[in-house]
Amino acid sequence: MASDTSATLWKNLRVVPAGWTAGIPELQDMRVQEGRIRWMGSAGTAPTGPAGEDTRDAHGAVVTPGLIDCHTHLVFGGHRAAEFAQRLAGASYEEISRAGGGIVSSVRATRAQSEDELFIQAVRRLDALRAEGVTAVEIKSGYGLNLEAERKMLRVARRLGVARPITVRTTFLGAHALPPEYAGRPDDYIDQVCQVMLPALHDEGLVDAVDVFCERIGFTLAQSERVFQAAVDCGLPVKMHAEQLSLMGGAALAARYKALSADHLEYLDEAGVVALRDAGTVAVLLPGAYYFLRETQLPPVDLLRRHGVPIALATDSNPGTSPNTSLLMVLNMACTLFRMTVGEALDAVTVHAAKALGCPQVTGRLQVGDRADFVIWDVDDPAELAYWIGLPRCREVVWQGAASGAVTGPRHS
Ligand code: DI6
Ligand code: FE
Repeated sequence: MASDTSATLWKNLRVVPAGWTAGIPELQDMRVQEGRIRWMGSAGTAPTGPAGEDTRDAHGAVVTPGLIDCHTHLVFGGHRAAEFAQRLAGASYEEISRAGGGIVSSVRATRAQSEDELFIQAVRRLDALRAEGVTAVEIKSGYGLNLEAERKMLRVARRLGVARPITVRTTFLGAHALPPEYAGRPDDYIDQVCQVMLPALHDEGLVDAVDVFCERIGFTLAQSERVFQAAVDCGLPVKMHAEQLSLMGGAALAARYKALSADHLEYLDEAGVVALRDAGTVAVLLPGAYYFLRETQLPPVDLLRRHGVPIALATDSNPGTSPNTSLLMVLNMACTLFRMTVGEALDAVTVHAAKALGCPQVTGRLQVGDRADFVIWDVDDPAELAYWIGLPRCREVVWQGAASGAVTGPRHS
């Protein structure tokens, strides 16, 4: 969808600012032209606009920046409901993974499907996110684990951003798991990731950032660093799945490489928190995975807060640990499970998520000059966004100034 080139004056919006803590925002008007916010101020005080300007009245609805889901694995084949049942019967995620299930079972399914088949499944998940106000999303590869299949995933991710009014940023996660054909030879696989896959996919314009799963069941610190070095050689920013199941020191490594974000972080210690702060790296917390794995180790929210590390939240939407396409549900989980405040949770899916996304066009704020990505909500109090579970609350989603119309539920292609 092209951005709207005509001007629109949006009237009577209760715009929730970054850093909001409580209360009902004042009524404001906002002029949008060519996809950007040109003017904002108290309701009824806008200077005269260009001839032919459109007017839209939000009648005092709560408005937030478009939500940003800065960590997803939205493209994959099949599902893992059978593994969910195994875990309910007592098997752990790590046991299933070591027995050849887990990520590798999604790799088999993803390799077996065509680009079109993967697209059809992923677009449903993307539409579910959009129906709850998501206007920018990060999508990782990592269920292909060879050049062709990783390329296929990233091409699907790029196609999603063309097919729908949403900003898509792609992340190459070739180092997500060891593919079966490299069993016992992880360093050879990392060679392949660094010397063949990443440079080729980067040349094809398919990669915006590079991620690594640094974990006992993933890759070591030394292997992770080699991937980061290859990313630096391509001029790409990095991020890391760090300290999810154990404390490996990944967050400190990510900080040394000025990572956009370090993600999961349940086992992060204070030294890691300080390293993130000093590097300006965003801590991305993923309560959907915490919940779905019935994890009991809480991420160090209070330490992150005390050291002033920006906290983002994301769905981690994936078939193994977070089959979740509701960012609003993640807000609720962050408040109930992680004891975040509603204000912290809202910043975590807007302004802080924007920083983790690393796309200069996406600020997660609504100020003059920003891109007009915003959501009009059917709520009276911003706190309702984290409070209701399952009630549709999204009245309208605007991306680059253009309304996508009323979004009432997932729409199919
Ligand atoms: N951590 C996760 O939570 C996902 N990937 C990762 O590195 C899980 C991926 C999966 O189980 O399919
Ligand atoms: Fe993940």
